Amino acid sequence: MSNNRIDAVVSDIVNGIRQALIKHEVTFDEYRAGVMYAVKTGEAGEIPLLLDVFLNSTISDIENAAYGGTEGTIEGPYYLPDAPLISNGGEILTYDDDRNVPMIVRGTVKDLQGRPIAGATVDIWHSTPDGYYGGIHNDIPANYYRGKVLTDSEGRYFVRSTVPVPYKIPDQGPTGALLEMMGGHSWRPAHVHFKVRADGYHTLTTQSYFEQGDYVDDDCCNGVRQVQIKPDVRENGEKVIENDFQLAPD
Ligand code: MBD
Ligand code: FE
Repeated sequence: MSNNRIDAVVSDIVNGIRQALIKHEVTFDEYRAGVMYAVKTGEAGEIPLLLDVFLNSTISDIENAAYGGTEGTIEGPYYLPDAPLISNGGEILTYDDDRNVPMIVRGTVKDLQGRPIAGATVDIWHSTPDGYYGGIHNDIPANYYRGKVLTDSEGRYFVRSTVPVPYKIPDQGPTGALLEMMGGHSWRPAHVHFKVRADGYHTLTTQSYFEQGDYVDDDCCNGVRQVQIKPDVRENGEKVIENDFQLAPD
């Protein structure tokens, strides 16, 4: 069965690549090295990472243009759909460490008219204090550093966790190695991921960043959006990330 949309999109992608190969007079050896790079990236399990580094932000921009509401940004490769449900006011599972900076993540979910959405799911995930993700890296359990919280009758949500740090794409892997060969670096600013869902609304995927944080102005994944850079608010030694979301109808 033929599919016109797949044909249209893939034909244009192949044409774009073809133009680049012609422009740079890419040799057969270079082409073969590129093929082997793709094989190695697959073997390392880094296909999602590689594609998200270069292309996810474009898809976010397309979605932002199509829907109103809070500006979305990249999901990245480390979302897991089955994060534990955390009670509103509760804590995301983290490892205890005296060096951890406690973090409150709170805010509201509303519609485009500013009416609260009760029972919306705010799905939150972020790195450990040393830059790894639960269920992905270093045998950290998948229910750590992730959680879903449901908004109350006034659309409010509140959870506690610990402050994440800038994330470095491992340079032993094909993705980080490529970024460094291109003369760039492979760092993302510290960030907290969100996926906000409610029946009848378009799901919002976004991230928050810390004002003045390293790499906020130089994200290797082009994921930073100005409205998501959060001011340095602290309450009793706890860092506060406040995020009031507006969801567009589906
Ligand atoms: C991340 O944590 C991330 O959010 C993205 C977009 C890419 C790599 C690692
Ligand atoms: Fe991330």
